[in-house]
Amino acid sequence: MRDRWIFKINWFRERLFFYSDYFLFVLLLMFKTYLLADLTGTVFYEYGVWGYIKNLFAFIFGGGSFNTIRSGLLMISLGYILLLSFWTLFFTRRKRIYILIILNALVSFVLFADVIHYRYFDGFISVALLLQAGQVGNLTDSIISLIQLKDILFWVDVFLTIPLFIFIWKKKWFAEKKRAIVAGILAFVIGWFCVQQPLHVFYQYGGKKILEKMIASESIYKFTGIYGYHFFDMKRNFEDYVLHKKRVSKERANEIDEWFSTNTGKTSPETFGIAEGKNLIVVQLEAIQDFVINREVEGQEITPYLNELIKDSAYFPNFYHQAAQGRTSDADLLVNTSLYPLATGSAFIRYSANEYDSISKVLKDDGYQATAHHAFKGSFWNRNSMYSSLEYDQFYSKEDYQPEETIGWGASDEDFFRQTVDMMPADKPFYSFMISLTSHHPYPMPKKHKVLNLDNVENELLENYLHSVHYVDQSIKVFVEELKQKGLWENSVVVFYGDHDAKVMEQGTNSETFVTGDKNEFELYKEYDQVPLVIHLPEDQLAGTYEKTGGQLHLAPTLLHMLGHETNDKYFMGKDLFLEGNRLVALRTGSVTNGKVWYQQAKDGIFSNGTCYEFETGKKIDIKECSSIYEEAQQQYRISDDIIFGNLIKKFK
Ligand code: GP9
Ligand code: MN
Repeated sequence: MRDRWIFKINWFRERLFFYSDYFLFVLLLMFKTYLLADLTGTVFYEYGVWGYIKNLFAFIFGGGSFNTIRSGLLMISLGYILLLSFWTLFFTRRKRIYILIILNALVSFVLFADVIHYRYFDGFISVALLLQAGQVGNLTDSIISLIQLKDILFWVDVFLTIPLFIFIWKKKWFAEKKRAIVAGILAFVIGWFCVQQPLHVFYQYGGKKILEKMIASESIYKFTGIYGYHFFDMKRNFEDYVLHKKRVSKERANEIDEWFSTNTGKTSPETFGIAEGKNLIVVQLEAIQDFVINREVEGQEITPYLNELIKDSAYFPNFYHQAAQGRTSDADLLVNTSLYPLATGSAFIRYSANEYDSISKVLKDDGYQATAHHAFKGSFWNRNSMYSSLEYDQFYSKEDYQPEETIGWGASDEDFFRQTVDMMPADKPFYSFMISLTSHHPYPMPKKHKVLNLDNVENELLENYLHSVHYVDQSIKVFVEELKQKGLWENSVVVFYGDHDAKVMEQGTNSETFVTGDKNEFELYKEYDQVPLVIHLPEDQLAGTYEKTGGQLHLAPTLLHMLGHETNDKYFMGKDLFLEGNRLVALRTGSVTNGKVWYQQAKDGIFSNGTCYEFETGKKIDIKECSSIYEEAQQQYRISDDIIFGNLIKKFK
């Protein structure tokens, strides 16, 4: 009996010793995973180690819910560490130790780099960022200033293992030939389970969409842990840059080049150079749709200020957003580079390392200062990287604003507008691209800003939206007054437009009837994607309402032409809005209009299942009447996609 126990204990002791290096490796990385969370103040940190261990049990035994997905983080991190290292067990012990030492150093380096990057950019390192390392500029000084004493914990063990490395090298008794095949398989199986189980719960709650969009590193990290984030980031980039890498043939590239020279660049003689040398201020308004303009609710105007402003401006009521999954970032791409957004994901995230033509680049060549402004995390939508590709002189983000009031996601629009005016240079022409934030879904507003009486709206989301829009309208008033006070209003072209729909029209509810009234089916479709476009020029030039159709794609050439810049050598797909006639507006959903007919895409995406309307009357007409604009839209998407997938602008130059 006693012998049996001794035998058992010895059996365990031997194994514990035999695998001690592997256990130590796993423990060290788990510790560093926690260290990363601690140093960045991110998700693990909220619960503390014990909280996580408790939650882990709750997760395994109690099943998952959206709120407990995070509890699976410990599990998923352990799982990834096992998957990362199980194969080392297939080697003899000596070799395994060498490999583990190197693996530990590599992972430690990545985690350390993540922490440093997070301190500067509010996000973790991505492959996209490494691809454009050259463009980020020299950050050595800032990197050094970002290192903290605690970071040494990532390295202590790595340094300690160096003597161990040498020690093992010299000791004969370590040269065991034994391999740990069974343990290796076991580590793989456990690792696989620990990763799959939380992922499964994550997918049940819409995780696939979150992964597809990859809006910000943190939004992935929150669910998959740091290793999961790096895995999905690498997978996405591997797919884009290797697996599905689009090789655009020479002939195709020439064909595209040819398309640009025959189709775009034409200037409107009436407006070309009308604002030469003036500043350009473009304000992208979060979720502002056109139906609020000139609209009253219970006798109160929703946007009293904009309603006045449009009388002195060029106002386009038949203007559409063309954003897709990349939402705000898509609108930004459309306006600044005059290319279509991608059908899936966001070009800001997937192709930020590309070369683009843009408003900022053209104006910078002319001696303008170009800056981007958005009082939210600079890493969101990968703006830090994309804006360096667009060569803005500076991107002012969250840290650069000191809001007196925060609403919803961050600084109130009023603070944002005021403080941005203070950032505008007085001595040099400039381009300021600004993105507002307050009116972001689901539009929460503090009581004191709910000034409209909306008793009869009877839809909470819509009520909040209207309060929010009204607040933004009043903030725009403050903004314009500030510009006037600084003498900038008369020296600048100031543009306002909505970035995308507000998602407040719930089909079949009174929110839909509120928006559309007794409008017919066709008008309803239009309303979904209509956003206002207001262009104010010095001395109220060109003031009036322009009923022609247009979309965000057309803004870059329109604005640059006004400032006296030809764009025929640029790869802008849009056309000047002031040229005669309507512009083709292709929504990335597949619907398209030329102002004469409107093709409404069917849910299944099959052309013949869609509906064709006459634009004037809204009457349904034969689908054939829409086939040519449908084809044209498809052709344009293909050109734009080829440009982005193949980084063609770089090749053309
Ligand atoms: C955040 C803001 C919102 O930076 O631009 O983005 P959205 O959710 O509207 O795409
Ligand atoms: Mn938005």
